[in-house]
Amino acid sequence: MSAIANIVILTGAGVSAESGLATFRGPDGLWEGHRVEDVCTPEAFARDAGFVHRFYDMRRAALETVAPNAAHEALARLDREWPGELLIVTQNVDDLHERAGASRVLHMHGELRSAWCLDCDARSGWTGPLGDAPECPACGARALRPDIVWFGEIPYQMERIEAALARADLFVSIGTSGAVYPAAGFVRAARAYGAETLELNLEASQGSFAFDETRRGPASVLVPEWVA
Ligand code: BV8
Repeated sequence: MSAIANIVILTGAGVSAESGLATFRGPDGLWEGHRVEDVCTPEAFARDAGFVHRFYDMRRAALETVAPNAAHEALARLDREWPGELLIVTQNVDDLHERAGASRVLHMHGELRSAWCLDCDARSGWTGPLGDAPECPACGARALRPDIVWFGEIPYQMERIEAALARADLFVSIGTSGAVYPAAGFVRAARAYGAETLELNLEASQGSFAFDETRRGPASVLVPEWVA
């Protein structure tokens, strides 16, 4: 990676799969038994907040039982050592990149360990359940929702992501099916800006055709190999 100065890395559920967190569209997929529209939309939340809270409360609780894997550790090492610009844009809402020690992390779809108050708009760190309508730490209202970007909602920090893609010399996608936009379009934006593009994934994704190079295998093997 000698001529590379600036790197953008996109991660998806596949980077956390070997830590024991279910992916969305695999055989053990999170969507199994749940239609996407039944859970990850503002309409679903308006229709049955308790059901949506249970889905996220279960996933937030699961964070207590998992740990970063070798892929998270390798990315954190790269983040610590890389002298140029580097941004890990993650679609994941777990905190495993941070727990591995990465700091240049951007959660474009929000975070399980954050709660958003619909009364005062404050975001607060949160580790417990939200289903029992706890008080907002900032204003006391019982109006907290998961701080998660649902379908139809605008992902976080899109300008910052687009600026990073415009400066990237290398774009690496790890563990994502390329099923969800705008994340699935980042590879084409990076190419248009002249970046090299690399996909590390267990299997072909919906975007594999757009990458200069694709490597197949588990992230815990491919990512340390790539970072080395
Ligand atoms: C928006 C919440 C406007 C968080 C999620 C028609 C065409 C194009 C777009 C649309 C369309 N109709 C609607 C849209 C827009 C829509 C969309 O893309 N729909 C899709 C279904 C077509 N997108 C939106 O609504 C977004 N908002 O567009 O706003 C806008 C945009 C920009 C600027 C202004 C306005 C909002 C999208 C966010 C939705 N929220 N979830 C949560 O609950 O976790 S989506 C959900 O899917 C998760 O966020 C997840 O991160 C995301 C992507 O899934 P993946 O991470 O890729 O996981 P998946 O299971 O699919 O794949 C795992 C991969 O890993 C697999 O390839 C597998 O092979 C691999 N793998 C498995 N194990 C391993 C592995 N790889 C390596 N090692 C392993 N061990």
